[in-house]
Amino acid sequence: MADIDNDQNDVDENEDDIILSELPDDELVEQMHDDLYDGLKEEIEEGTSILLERGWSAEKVLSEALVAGMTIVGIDFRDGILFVPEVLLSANAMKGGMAILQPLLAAAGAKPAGSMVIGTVKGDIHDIGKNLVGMMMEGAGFIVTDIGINNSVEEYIAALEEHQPDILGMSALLTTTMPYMKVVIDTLEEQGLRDKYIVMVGGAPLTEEFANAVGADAYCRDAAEASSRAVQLVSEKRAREHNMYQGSEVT
Ligand code: B1M
Repeated sequence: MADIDNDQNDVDENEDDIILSELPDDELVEQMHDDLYDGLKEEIEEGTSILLERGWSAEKVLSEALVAGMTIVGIDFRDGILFVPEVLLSANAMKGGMAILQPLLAAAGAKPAGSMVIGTVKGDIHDIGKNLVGMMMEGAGFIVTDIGINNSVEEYIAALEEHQPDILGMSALLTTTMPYMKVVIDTLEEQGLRDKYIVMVGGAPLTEEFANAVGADAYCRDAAEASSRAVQLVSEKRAREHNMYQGSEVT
C-alpha cells in the first residue's frame, strides 16, 4: 500500500514539474509572472534566458515578463494579499532577471551621451525602478553612478561634487518620502549649485505637477521616458554651454 502511495506522489510531483523551455512564449510569460509572484529567482533567470534565446529583445522581456509580473505583485501587496517578506522575494527574483538583461540593455550605448548620479531619497528603500532607470540610461550611452537607497541631501551633494554629472536623478516610491526631493533641490539652490545640474525625478506616486512644484527639470513616468528625456535635456544643455562659450569668445 505504501508503495502505491509513493508511486502516486511521484506521479503528482512529475505532473507539477514544469519544463520552462517546453512552454510556448505566451505560457512561459504567464509562468514567469507566477514565478515572480512566488519569488522563484532561478526560474525567473531561466525564463529570461529562454526568451532571449528565442529572439526576444531585452526591452520586451523586461516589460512583458518582468515589469508586468511585478505589477501583479504590487496590486496584491496593496490589497494585503502579499506581505513584505514575500514581496522582497519577488523583488529578488526580478533582480535576477534584470542582471541578465543589464549588459544587453547597456550594449546599445556607444560613446557617453552624458552622465548621471542617481539614487533613491532618504527614508525610501525601493530600488527596482531606480535600477531600471540606471540600466536604460546606460543603454542610452550614459555613465551612471548609482548611489543606492535612503540618500540624505548631504549624500546627494557629495556624489554630485565627486562625479560632476550632467544629471541628478532622484527616485521615490512612497508618498511620505517624495517631498524629500524638494529638500534636496532647495539645498542645491541655497548652495548655488542648482544651475549646474539637470534634475530628473521619478517614481510611481509622482506626477508632472509634483515635479514642477518641487522645482525639478523633468518628471519621467518610466525608465524608457527617462532615457529619452535625458538625451534631449543633455543635448539642450550642451547647446546652451556652447552658445555661452561662443558668446564669451566674441566679447
Ligand atoms: Co513597497 N510600497 N513598501 N516595497 N512596494 C509600494 C511602493 C506601494 C505602492 C505598495 C502598495 O501599497 N500598493 C506602497 C506605497 C504607498 C504609497 O506611499 N502611496 C508601498 C509601501 C507602503 C511600502 C512599505 C511602507 C510597506 C511596509 O513596510 N508596511 C515599505 C516601505 C519601506 C521603505 O522604503 N522605507 C515597503 C517595502 C517594500 C519592499 C522592501 C518589500 C519592496 C522593495 C524591494 C526593493 O525595491 N528592493 C517593495 C516593493 C517591491 C513594492 C512594489 C510592490 C513594487 C515596486 C517596484 O519595484 N515596482 C510597490 C507597488 C507598485 O509600485 N506596484 C510598492 C516595479 C518598478 C519597475 O516600478 O519602482 O514604479 P517603479 O519604477 C518605475 C517608474 O516609477 C519610474 O521608472 C521605473 C521603471 O519604469 N521611475 C523613475 C522610478 N524612479 C525613477 C526615477 C526617474 C525616472 C523614472 O528619474 C530619476
